[in-house]
Amino acid sequence: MGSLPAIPDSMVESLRSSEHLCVLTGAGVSAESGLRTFRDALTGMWAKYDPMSLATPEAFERDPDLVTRWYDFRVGEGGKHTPNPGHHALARLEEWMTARDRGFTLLTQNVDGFHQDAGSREVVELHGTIRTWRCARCSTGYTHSGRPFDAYPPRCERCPDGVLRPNVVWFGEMLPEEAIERAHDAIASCDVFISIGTSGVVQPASSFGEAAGARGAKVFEINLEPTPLTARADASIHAPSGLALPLLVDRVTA
Ligand code: BJW
Ligand code: ZN
Repeated sequence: MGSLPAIPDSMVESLRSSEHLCVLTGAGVSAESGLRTFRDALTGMWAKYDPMSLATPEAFERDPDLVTRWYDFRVGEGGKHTPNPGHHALARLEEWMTARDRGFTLLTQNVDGFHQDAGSREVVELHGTIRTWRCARCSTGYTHSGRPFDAYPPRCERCPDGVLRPNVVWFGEMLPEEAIERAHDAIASCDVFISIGTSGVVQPASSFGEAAGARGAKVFEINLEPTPLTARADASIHAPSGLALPLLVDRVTA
């Protein structure tokens, strides 16, 4: 039996008195749901590929068959798994904050939609979603059915040469303008910022914690391991978020 992670009192107190909380999540939050994080090695038929090299416009241009198969596989994986207690605890925390007329913004780098499935409402999808796709040529939008495509790469119904791509943000692409604006607003107005389950190496999200701290917010972190934010954080919990978040939220809302 593993022991339960210690929840720092300073974190509980800061959350209890926060007027606007900003949470940033990454792939680690969905790890306990059974979804691989971005920097985990892939397994099975994907073992020979590096996710970092698949998540680029260049990879899609070069090999749309491979890249769309990978995203289609991930839509399928998402359908086989469900949100974990960490996702549910964040939804509970949002409910508690909003019932008290306090601000709450959840910025996620995840594209799996699990926060919304768990009941979170104010979710900003910084890197988009794999649940909707668009034609790379004419931009017609499609909702993924959840079942594998009939052929790869999937084709647009409107234009003969159009190939569909997921509505995600790849390296070298700009984040959606609305998402960036909402993130900047939340960072400017939050008094507490928590980074959860992200390696903190992908811009611009990797600079949010530092920016919030520079404006006077308390900065906390939950991650299995130390990250570049750890030294800057007021306190960190190094434990699985699916274990730590329910404990934290129980104490805050008690
Ligand atoms: C647990 C846990 C548990 C595990 N509990 N914790 C040079 C050339 C071109 C671009 C750049 C460049 N230098 C910098 C850039 C900018 C670039 C960038 O930052 N690159 C760095 C890699 C250097 N950024 C961009 O291009 C962004 N756009 C941009 O900046 O536009 C302006 C611009 C354009 C061009 C040039 C310069 C500027 C866009 C970034 C888009 C990222 N997209 C992806 C793919 C999305 C679709 C998909 O999912 O496939 O987003 S990449 C990938 O990384 C994905 C993730 O959202 C993102 C972050 O990963 P995350 O979530 O942190 O996951 P991991 O796996 O890294 O970490 C998991 C963590 O969880 C670990 O710390 C574990 O310890 C922890 N963990 N289990 C708690 N149970
Ligand atoms: Zn089209």
